Amino acid sequence: MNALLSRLSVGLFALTLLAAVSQSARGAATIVIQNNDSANTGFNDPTPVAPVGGNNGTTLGQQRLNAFQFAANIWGATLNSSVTITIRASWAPLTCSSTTGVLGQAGANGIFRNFANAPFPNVWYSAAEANALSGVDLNPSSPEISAQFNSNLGNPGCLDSGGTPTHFYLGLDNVHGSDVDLVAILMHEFAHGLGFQTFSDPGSGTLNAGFPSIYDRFLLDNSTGKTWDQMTNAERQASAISINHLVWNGSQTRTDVGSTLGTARFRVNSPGSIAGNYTVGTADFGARLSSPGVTSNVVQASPADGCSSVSGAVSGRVALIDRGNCTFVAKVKNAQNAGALGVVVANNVSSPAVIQMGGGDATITIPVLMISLADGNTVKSQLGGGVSGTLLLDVSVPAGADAQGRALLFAPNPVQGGSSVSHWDGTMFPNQLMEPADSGDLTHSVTAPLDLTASLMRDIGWSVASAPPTNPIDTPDFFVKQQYLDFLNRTADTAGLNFWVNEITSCGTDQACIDAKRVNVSAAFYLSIEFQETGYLVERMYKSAFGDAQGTSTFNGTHTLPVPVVRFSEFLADTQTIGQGVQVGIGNWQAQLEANKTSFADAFVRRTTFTNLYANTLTPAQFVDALFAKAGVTPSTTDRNKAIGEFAGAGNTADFGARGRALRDVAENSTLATNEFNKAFVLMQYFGYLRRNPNDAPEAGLNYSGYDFWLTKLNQFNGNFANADMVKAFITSAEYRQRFGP
Ligand SMILES: [Ca+2]
Ligand SMILES: [Ca+2]
Ligand SMILES: [Zn+2]
Repeated sequence: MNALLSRLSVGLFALTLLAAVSQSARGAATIVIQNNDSANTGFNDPTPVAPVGGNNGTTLGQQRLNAFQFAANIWGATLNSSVTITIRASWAPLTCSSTTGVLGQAGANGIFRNFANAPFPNVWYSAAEANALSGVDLNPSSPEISAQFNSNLGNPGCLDSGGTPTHFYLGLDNVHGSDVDLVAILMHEFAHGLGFQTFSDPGSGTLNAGFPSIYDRFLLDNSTGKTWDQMTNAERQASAISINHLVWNGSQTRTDVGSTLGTARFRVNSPGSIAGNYTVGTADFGARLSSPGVTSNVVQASPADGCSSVSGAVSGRVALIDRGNCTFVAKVKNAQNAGALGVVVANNVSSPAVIQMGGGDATITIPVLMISLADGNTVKSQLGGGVSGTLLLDVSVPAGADAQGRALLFAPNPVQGGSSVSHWDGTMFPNQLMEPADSGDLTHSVTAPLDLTASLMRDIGWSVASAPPTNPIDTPDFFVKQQYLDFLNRTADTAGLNFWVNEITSCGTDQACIDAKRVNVSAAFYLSIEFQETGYLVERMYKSAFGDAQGTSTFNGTHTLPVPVVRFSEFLADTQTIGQGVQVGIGNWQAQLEANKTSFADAFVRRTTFTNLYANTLTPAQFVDALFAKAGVTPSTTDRNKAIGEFAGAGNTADFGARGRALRDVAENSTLATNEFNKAFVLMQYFGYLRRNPNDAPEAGLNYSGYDFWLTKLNQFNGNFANADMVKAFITSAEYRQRFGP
């Protein structure tokens, strides 16, 4: 799909209907949406809809308006203006075919020069910026921005080359899957209206009424050294189609290019014979690539296509998976479930060498890249001796910038009216909000190090609010959803999501209240019946079967200590199995859970790790006593007899079904559940929030000192996690926050 983000419109639509102004944003600038649709259409469409992604409007029209206001508020929190910015907005059937379509169009509604406090004489500014700079509304009867969006999306014939029509996703949380994220499109269009556009004509090179735009002062042809305001019409006309030579000469953007843009790399570190950077294709889903990136040994997934459950050999490693037979999302999810830190997909055809991998799944939190068929074979040939690889964003080579680190502008030949010059070049990576075509991986940030749009706004003279929030984990909706994913392995149900979000938002602007509620909300997921009956039971099954492992700690002097034996990758896979289809309070969840527990225990006792430890020749009493000993529990006579009784008087323990039931009896023993509670609580801080074992990198010393510290503290506070500051420490840690943003 090649969905063009916009056609620019500078100037005036015919004046139409009486406008209703929606609730305004509170922030550095106030931006209001003026509903310019007629009855029963666009924002007034009465079609009932279900809440989606934090958008609680009950009609299609209301949800559209909510998304508009949400996007407007992001800009409102970013730019400073004492003058309210009004966006006159409507929906209309814009151009759309099976393969390409215009999602929306917007632009400044009116331009001004030589106003009070204008930074430069005889230079055009957008109405919104001119008002902000002068401190007054220079045309009180007119909105500052006009915007129109395509009501054709979702209809047959419109962006439906994949078989089903593309829809706008109206949620506010960016979890848009294969649909188009309306909020991102709106943020893009509003940016044009705020000043991310030239008012000159790229086709003819002529200035607007003979005067350059503030934007033109930063359009530099790097082959001639001239900016657009210094050029003749013919020079501007040539510059507009001078691909790779039309660059942005603003200092703020140039600074921020260094932290924002980079090149996606799969880098082989060793062996030396195949070391180096490999050409890659990137993905629309998964973790954003980072610097210095994810480094580990590369392991071929089993099965090689990753299309079914992937074996645990990839745990803590980079999984190499062959393209083909199932979706990219399915492969990566299977590898993630097996504990992989990243995925490299080896192409299964030689041409094109690599592609952009489509798909969407918000539960995928590891990075993924594609390498060519030939490179895949090169890597595979060396796996026997060990291959170390890194998936990274190489910020030393900014993609979409010239050799001097200046951002490239979109300058195709021939010129594309309404698109050329007023966008970044599409080669930028990571993908940027102001590229000409929509990308599925856009964030809701407009600031560096995620996005360069606000950097350009600062260059053209906007006052930009200091440090707007850029980490999505700070928003209640995203935060709560992440708790579901991390602790319950499922997406949030609407009732639960609303309940927990309300817990936090009921604090209003009281930050101390918000901080405390976030701790309590998150801890509630560990304490929930759903987790206690799934994840915590898995931990106790391992304990009952295998006892404790030994860990090293340097807290209060170097020593060893018993630590939970279950590892993160095992826990992840097993918890998903035991929780499959279980949502407390929904349907016949107790029966589903009971069936899951029975089949899980039955499968658990058939694993060779278990049968190697417990011979069939053991008597039921020997078997049960061994399990209780591993669990560290002295059972009551009743509890012991119940577990032994599962074998119905048999002389040995060859009956797997009875073994599974007896293991459950031990694992569900209430004394064990009490004894193990704090240990599992601390363990889950590492598993749930940091997605790693307590002794994995970046843990200093690669040992259990941190685990030891928190367990000691939690015990001192008798399990009161709030007083021990434990959950708070984890959810405010840099390691946790960096999973989601800067
Ligand atoms: Ca106005
Ligand atoms: Ca791009
Ligand atoms: Zn655009």
